[in-house]
Amino acid sequence: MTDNESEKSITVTNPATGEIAGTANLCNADDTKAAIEKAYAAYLKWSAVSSNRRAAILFKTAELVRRNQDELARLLTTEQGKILPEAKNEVQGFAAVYEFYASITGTALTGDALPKSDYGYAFTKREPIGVCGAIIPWNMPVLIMAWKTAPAIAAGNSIVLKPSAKTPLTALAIAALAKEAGMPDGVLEIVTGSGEVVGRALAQSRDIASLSFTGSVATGKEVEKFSCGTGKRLIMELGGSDPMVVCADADIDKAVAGAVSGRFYNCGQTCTAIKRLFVADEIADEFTAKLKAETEKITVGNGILKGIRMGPLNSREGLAGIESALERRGTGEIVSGGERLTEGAFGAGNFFEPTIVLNPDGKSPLLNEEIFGPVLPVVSVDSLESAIEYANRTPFGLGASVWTKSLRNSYTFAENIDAGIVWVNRHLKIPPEVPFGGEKASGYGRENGLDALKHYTREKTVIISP
Ligand code: TXE
Repeated sequence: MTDNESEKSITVTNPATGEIAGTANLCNADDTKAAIEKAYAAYLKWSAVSSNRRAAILFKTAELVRRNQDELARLLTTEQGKILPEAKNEVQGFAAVYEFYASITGTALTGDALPKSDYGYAFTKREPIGVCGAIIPWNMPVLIMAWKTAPAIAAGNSIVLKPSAKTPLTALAIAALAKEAGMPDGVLEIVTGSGEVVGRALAQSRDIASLSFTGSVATGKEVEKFSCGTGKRLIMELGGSDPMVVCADADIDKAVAGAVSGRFYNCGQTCTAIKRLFVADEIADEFTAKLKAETEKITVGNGILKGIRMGPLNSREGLAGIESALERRGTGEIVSGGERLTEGAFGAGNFFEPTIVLNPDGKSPLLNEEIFGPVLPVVSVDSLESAIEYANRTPFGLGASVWTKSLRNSYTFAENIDAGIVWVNRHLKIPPEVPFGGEKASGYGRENGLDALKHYTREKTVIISP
């Protein structure tokens, strides 16, 4: 990706081959302002459209996305690197989110009829808030686009979305399908460009009522700073360092399968990926041996090819970050992987072996930073309580999972872990109907579910004197 101010376009690189995957416009601050103005004009009309009609267009968008899922998935694999089945899964996830909001928008945005007061009768109603903004990253560009755009549009707002300059192509293709589905011009505006220019212009705009951001903690802080004083409401999804805790009574095979998919899905570049694993002493040897065996079965390669289970990292910088974290790991022992793949066709891409590191010390970056790649640190612990105490020693609080057959363990974990979402005997999957978001450094606000729909509305109280 190049986004030099003197250039007119962004060049997107295929992370598996180093070849050009496509190009997109390099928009500037004036383009962003024009998109916001266009979105405002669209909002004035869209907010007056009945919820039935809005739902029909969202359903139609989902239908077209499903109909074109093969091409969209190929485009996603080409620009992002994830394997084709994961890309298809993500495209289907987009459609599911649109269908969910289409199905609830007509009935979920209700108000209250209040008891008669001294001043008359009162009721509350929910209204759209105006032009919304979204800044999204490159790791799950299709699903995160749905999380931010579907509830905003369903509630009667328009939205200006800035995709990552590393993955703008699927966002543009999906916006074209939305238009084909009947979405009026300006309701879903895509502005491609750099974060420093387009992202900053969105954050600084006083004409945007809400800005939802997903990305790194450092960029999130910048966005907060730029948004300060503009009066917009914010949703911040700033990543995580999710713990997985395996108790002595867990189904070991199921937990191993969960750890492999939870860490190596999307080459480890998922905000809710398992980034630290804590396993009970009693089963640590058996669990680790099985985990190593399953990890070593993962075939790495170009995700467009059949039979590949893990693609490349999205960027060279991401690859360098993984290598640096492993070099600085301290006392941990690498028992699987640990190397970049460079031979033959691998050399042109950003490939890294799925890696397991046993018992890094508590100060290791592997346990304290968000490691955005296929590296899983495994630490053995003497009790659930010490696992929870260890797991909570991080600034993040996004997701967490416990693997056990005991209701007491499940409850103890759910009660005491710092996380916005807790799974028991699974990890990673988030259906559209459940609220999703983090605590502590992982951010605030909720996406998905009714919470997101409500975020994109304001409550108005009406008092009628007889
Ligand atoms: O994220 P950025 P990047 C983490 C992960 C990853 C690192 C960097 O650790 O390695 O972040 O990824 C836009 N004002 N996560 O570089 O920079 C940018 O163009 C406004 C975790 O992609 O945070 C992009 O659209 N916007 C996370 C978006 O912000 C700005 C997922 C995110 O970019 C901006 C992704 C600015 N000054 C990365 N600068 C997760 N865990 O979900 C950039 N942007």
